Amino acid sequence: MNETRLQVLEALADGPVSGPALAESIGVSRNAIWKHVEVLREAGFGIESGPEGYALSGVPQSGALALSLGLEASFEVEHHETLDSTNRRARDLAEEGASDVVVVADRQTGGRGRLDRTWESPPGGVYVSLVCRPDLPLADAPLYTLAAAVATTRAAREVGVDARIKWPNDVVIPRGRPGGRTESDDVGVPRENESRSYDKLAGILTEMRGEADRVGWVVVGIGVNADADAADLPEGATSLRVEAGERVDRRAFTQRLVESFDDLRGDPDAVLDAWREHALTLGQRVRVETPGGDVLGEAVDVERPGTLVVRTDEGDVRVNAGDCEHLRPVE
Ligand code: BT5
Repeated sequence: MNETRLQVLEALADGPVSGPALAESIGVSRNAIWKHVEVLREAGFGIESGPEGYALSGVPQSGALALSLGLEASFEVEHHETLDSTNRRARDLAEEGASDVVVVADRQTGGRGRLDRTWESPPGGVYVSLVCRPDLPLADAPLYTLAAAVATTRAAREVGVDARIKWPNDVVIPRGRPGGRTESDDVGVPRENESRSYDKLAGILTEMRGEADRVGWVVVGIGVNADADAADLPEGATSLRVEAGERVDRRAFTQRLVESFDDLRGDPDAVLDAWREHALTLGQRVRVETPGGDVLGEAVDVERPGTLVVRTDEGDVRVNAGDCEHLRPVE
C-alpha cells in the first residue's frame, strides 16, 4: 500500500486542510498532494475542496485504503477485487514469511470450506483471511478459530443481528422452530433432509503450518454473508442484510471484524468466556461425527483450546474436531 497516500487520506479525514499545509506536514511537494487527491477521487473517495482546503466527504465500501482508514488493528490490508480464495492467497503470503496481513476480496471464484467443501461467495459478502504467526503451541491453534467466531458474532451484533456460534466454526442465526431432528429420527432419515433450527451466516476455515511443536503460521479465513441479497444465498444460509432488513456497510463491518479478532487473539480466556456466552451449541443435544464414530449427548461446555464436552450415557466425551449436528434443546 502507498503509505503517503494513506497519510494524505488520514489528514483529509481530519480536514479541511489546505494543499500547502498538507504538503508541509507530510513532507512532499504540493504537486504530489494534488496527484494523491486525484488518485483518491478516482478510487471512489469523495474529496471536496472549499475555501479552507480539502476535506473527505465519502469513503468507498472496499479497497485497501478504505479498509485501512481508521482501522484500529495491527493488520496490514491486502485487497483484491477478485481472488480464487483469500485463504489460498493468505497461505502463499504466510509461506513467504508474511505476518499480520489481512487478505480481503470482494469476490471469490473458488471459496473453500472445510474438508474440500465449497464456500459459495455471493456478491456483497465479506471474504477475509488473516495471516498470523502466534507464539503458541500447536495444540492451542484452534483458539484462533474460536476467536474468529466470537469476532464475527460481535461484529454481527453491532449491526443489530443476534448471531450465535455453532461449534466449532459456524456463525448462525437461530430459528424459532423447534430443533430439527430428534434422536428417534436417527434411523433412515437422510441427513440432507435435516430441517435445521438455524441458518448459516458465516463460516471459518483455519489452516496452519507447525514448526516443532509451535505454530509457524496460521491463516484464519472468514466468510460472512454480509450485504448479500436473499436471492443470491445458498439453501440454509442467511445474511446480515436479510436479518437486519437493510443494507449493511461492508467496510465498517470488515473493520469491526478485524479489530475484534485483533483484540481477542492474545487473550485465550476472554475468547473462551465470550464463546460460551454466544454459543448456540451449549445446552443442545448434539451428534458429532468424528473420525472415531458418532458422539451423541448434551453439549455441556467448551474447553481450551476449543474442545467440545459432550455428556453421553457413558460419561463426558471430549471432542476436538468433527461435524456437529444439533438435535433438539435439552428440556
Ligand atoms: C466453512 O466450512 O464454513 C468455512 C468457510 C470459510 C469461508 C472463508 S471465505 C474467506 C476464506 N477463503 C476461503 O476460500 N475460505 C474462507 P464448512 O464448515 O465445511 O461449511 C461448508 C458448508 O457451508 C457447505 O458445504 C455449504 O453447505 C455451506 N455453505 C457454503 N457456502 C455458504 C454460504 N455462503 N453461506 C452459508 N452456508 C454456506
